[in-house]
Amino acid sequence: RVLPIDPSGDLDGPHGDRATIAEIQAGLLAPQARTSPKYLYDSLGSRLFEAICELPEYYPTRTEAAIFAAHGADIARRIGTGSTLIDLGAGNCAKAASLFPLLQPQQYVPIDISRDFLNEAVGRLQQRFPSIAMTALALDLSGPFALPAAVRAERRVFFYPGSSIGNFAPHEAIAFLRRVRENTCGDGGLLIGVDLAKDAAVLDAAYDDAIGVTAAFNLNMLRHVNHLTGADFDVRQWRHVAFFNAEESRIEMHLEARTALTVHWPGGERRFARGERIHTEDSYKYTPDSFAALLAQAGFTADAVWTDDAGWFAVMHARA
Ligand code: AVI
Repeated sequence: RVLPIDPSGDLDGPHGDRATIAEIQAGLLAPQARTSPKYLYDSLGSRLFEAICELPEYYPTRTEAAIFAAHGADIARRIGTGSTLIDLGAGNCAKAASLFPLLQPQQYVPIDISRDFLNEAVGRLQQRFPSIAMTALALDLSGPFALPAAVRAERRVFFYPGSSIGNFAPHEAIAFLRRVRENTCGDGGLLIGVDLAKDAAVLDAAYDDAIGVTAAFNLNMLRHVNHLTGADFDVRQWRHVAFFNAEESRIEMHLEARTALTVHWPGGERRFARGERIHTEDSYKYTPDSFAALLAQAGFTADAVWTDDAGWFAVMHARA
């Protein structure tokens, strides 16, 4: 028998665990269909996100890097050396690694949901910095998390760059930051990157780039969902939509059905009308003051903020 070509590469049913499958199906069946942004990151999704960070339109990565370059010494003075540096959503670990010479952490703990991608990155990094103890953890940070005993309790500094905090709704961000604070053991802190509200045209371009990398990143989520749930999304039937919602101060990403269609999965299906959308991600934009207020609601005290000249991005330090 000649099997049809399946662009997702999955012909043998769901690979996700029960809870994952149930969560995804509930989101797809909601009146306004939605999926968690965590499903943007399978192995290919993580690589596409790396490519996004190189795009001229996607200013956050290079702007944050410029802030670290300009203010690294000041940041290091505030944090001190010999910390336990815990990198939340570490990805390729490049941002933390750029700070190693200044921060000289005693232990580096990169955490990411994308296990294989993380293991490869940490393997390479450990060779470059053999004197720093490294403990990689594959954890889903979207729920409660606890750090294993292998992570030193002293001077835990949580590093959360890239404005990943923006992918939580504000009330979720507060809950997440509270959980982070509970894991600091009293004498630690938080170094966090926060994207700032700005001209809508700049934001729209950053999330809908000219060569379509962000579109591929968004559409790849459907392949990942096919893999996890056994669904039969046809990526070609969907298009990427992203825009700044000024009222909510957030970028919204959606996938829009190009035509009326039905998606099936083992035990269920969902019909989509032409133009109907799946809401795949929000990316909230703050001001330094609004974010300091959010930190305070989580029990942190913001004690330093560094920004670029245009005021597009902020790096903030907060004490637990
Ligand atoms: C990871 N996160 C901070 C990115 C953002 O800007 O919200 C994810 C992203 N989505 C589209 N482009 C980048």
